[in-house]
Amino acid sequence: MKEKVQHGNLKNNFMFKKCLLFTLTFFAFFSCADKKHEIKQEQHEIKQEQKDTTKVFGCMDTTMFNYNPLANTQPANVCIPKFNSDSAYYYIEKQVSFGPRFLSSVGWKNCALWLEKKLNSYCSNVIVQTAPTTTYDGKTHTLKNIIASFNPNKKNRVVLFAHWDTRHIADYDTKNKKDPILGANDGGSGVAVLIELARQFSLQPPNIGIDIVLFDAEDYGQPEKSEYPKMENSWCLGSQYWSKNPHKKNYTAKYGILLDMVGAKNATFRFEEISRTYAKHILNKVWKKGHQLGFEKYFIFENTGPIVDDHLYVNMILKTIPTIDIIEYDPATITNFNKHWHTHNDNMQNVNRETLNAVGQTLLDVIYNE
Ligand code: 1BN
Ligand code: ZN
Repeated sequence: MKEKVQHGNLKNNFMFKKCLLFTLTFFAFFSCADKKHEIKQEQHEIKQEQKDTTKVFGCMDTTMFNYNPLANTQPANVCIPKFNSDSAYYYIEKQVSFGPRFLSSVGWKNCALWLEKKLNSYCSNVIVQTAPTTTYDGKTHTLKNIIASFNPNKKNRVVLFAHWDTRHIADYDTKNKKDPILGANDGGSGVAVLIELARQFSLQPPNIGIDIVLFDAEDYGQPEKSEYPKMENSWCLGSQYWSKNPHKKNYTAKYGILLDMVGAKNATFRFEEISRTYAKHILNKVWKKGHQLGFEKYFIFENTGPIVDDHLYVNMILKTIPTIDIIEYDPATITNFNKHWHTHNDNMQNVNRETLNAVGQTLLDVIYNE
């Protein structure tokens, strides 16, 4: 009897171990498959970082890359990092992988966590500014502006802006207008360029202070045809809040640059009217640098009318930081934006590395020459 029991126990023990082994293998396999893609992408980033670090120490290489003998405005011995458009492209893919990212959505929640974590990996001063907000449709939310400050104690500062939320509807599509969009370009591109800049700042700290401010709720504005009562200032809720409540007491910067829709193939950027009114000297500085670097097909010296965007509120409410908007302007479309603006085609297929590079490299050259 004793023996039998023992035997039974042995058998049970054996079965138990077999089950345990199977369960562990099962979970290990699936969590591995899940992680595999992420690891592959992270490995790509690490590879880029290693490459870039070599370049940072081989300073001459990077200076040579940006050196233009016709433009003798660059101070000697300025070492300018090389913008990596593969990394920027991957940062858009990552944002899009969360799905649409409008206020309070699942994609918005997960993307906020990723942005905070990502910026934290490149910068030791990251804060998330939260505030209650009500959208034109009467819904209440908590908005999140995500802010990274490099060299926080330096007085001489430049602030870089982009919005990280995406439109909750496809009001310019012909189909599925009520569904939210992915916002690879409108939302994703500006943020991606700024994360790549953050990565570069972590590898080679700039001499000046830099703040990267990712605004929320830029794109939850009231559509033209709306069943709700007209709400003024329904766009740019995150920047309206930040402009009234900057993340630091008495915060100021020499100037601001907003990026919006900077990822489409053959995008062109012009002298938008609000930027022109408040910060013409910054437009000139950035466009001139773009031309010196050979990006003249993107940076066009031509005026356009005003565009409602986050820079409007920074300029009008905060008032002390002259801010420009680098935003795609397409003279061939009715909206004057990219033909995929606020449609379901604002996806990865319409993101282009060359355009990201033109904007990112120009900003690096402007910043490292300050
Ligand atoms: C920019 C990108 N905007 C939204 N997505 C602001 C805007 C709103 C521009 C309405 C024009 C009209
Ligand atoms: Zn938009």
